[in-house]
Amino acid sequence: MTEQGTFYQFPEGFLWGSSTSGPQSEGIEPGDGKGLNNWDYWFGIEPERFHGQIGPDVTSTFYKNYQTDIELLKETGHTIFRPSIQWSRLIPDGVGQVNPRAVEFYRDVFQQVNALGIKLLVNLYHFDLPYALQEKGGWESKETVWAYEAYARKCFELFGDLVDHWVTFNEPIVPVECGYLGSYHYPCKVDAKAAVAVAYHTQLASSLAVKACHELHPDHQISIVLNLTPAYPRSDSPEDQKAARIAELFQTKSFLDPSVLGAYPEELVAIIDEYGLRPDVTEEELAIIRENTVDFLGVNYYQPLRVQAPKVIFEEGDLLTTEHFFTSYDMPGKKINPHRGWEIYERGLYDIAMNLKKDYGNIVWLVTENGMGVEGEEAFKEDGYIQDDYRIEFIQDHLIELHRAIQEGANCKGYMLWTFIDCWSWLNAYKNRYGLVELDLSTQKRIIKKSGYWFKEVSQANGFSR
Ligand code: BGP
Repeated sequence: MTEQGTFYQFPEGFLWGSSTSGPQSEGIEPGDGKGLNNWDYWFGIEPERFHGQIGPDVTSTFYKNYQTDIELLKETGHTIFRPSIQWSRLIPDGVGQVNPRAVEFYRDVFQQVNALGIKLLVNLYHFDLPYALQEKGGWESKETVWAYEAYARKCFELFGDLVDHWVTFNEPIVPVECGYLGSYHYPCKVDAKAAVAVAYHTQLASSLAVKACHELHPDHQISIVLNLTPAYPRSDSPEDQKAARIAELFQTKSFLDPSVLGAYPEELVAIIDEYGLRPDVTEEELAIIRENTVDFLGVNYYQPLRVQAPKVIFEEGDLLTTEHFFTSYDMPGKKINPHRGWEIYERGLYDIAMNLKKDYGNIVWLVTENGMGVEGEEAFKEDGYIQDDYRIEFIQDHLIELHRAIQEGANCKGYMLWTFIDCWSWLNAYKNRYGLVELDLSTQKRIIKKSGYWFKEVSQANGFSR
């Protein structure tokens, strides 16, 4: 204890930083050679689906302003940074020709980050499929798996001298849920069989990228980033418990088990078979998954998954959805971020850590996203900058749980926020701001928030007092 309370000291070498993604930060510039991706296309045909009818063309102008933005990484205490490469920028048609301007851009970004002594973790896929591949069936087709493998290899060849830590996919379950079981990502289908095929193909692609990375650069480390939300049942009743178990199988273990353990859980496979959802799976592909597990894991954590036994009554012929197996549970009295509508439950991070320790060989992992999206932050502006004490408190509360887990043996090596500069957020456009740095949309000016200065102090002290 100090006069200010407890000092939460993190282990030596613990990394502090943030994540962003190409489609949410780069923007499109005339003549940049970028091809259309699924988001550019969808915004073109249905702009009304996007908050304020604002699409992904401007975002936070990182493509234009990366040189000054990278300086801000240093000023906000980053020792690690996770950007993503946009497949549609590097290979505009998804396969074939490489865009030389993209190579130049990404090489320059990586060189500048390296020059500042900031560790790079580069993600290959953040919900952004080149539209040319989407048109041919997207992830429902195995063609996309082979195209992704070639794209990943190209990235390892082109940038492997500058980057040695990689991510195959960010939150691969999200496009499955939102694009094939719901209507929040293109192609907005409700088709359980397609959803299972998309999930399987994505996993196969990820395992092939792990294989390619290890073949080309045996000394590089590669991971997958998963949103590992624990499923908490509404009650101890066997029905609610079963619902939670199935929710976790679908939403967590569907990628966690094959990526880390090399195999799908038997109960998940049994459910898929029972409902006739098995895609075309070969023994050779299963061997690729078995033999190419990740070196470490990225974990994104925002909110827990609370579930109860299914509440919806289905009629013969109704489409099969997750509602057949579980219903989400709106727990009374929960703490909530009202802007995003997400529950805040810091303890979830501790539970994730203990689960990885117990059931996943205590694999090395990092928190790759955690953060608080807030609307109307200008209201908190005083003396020319945003005084976001609520964000500092949110981060501290999560770090305290993470610290407790590390004390108990969790193998977590870093904490990364979403995100460093306010950026464009899929369907919510600029509604909720997450950054350590404010982005003024009318002038494109960047102003460090109070949390940005605080985060630098935390990084320098490798801990904080509270
Ligand atoms: C994660 C995504 C990020 C980011 C974040 C915040 O799931 O990996 O891309 O967007 O969520 O969510 P949102 O932008 O929807 O508020």
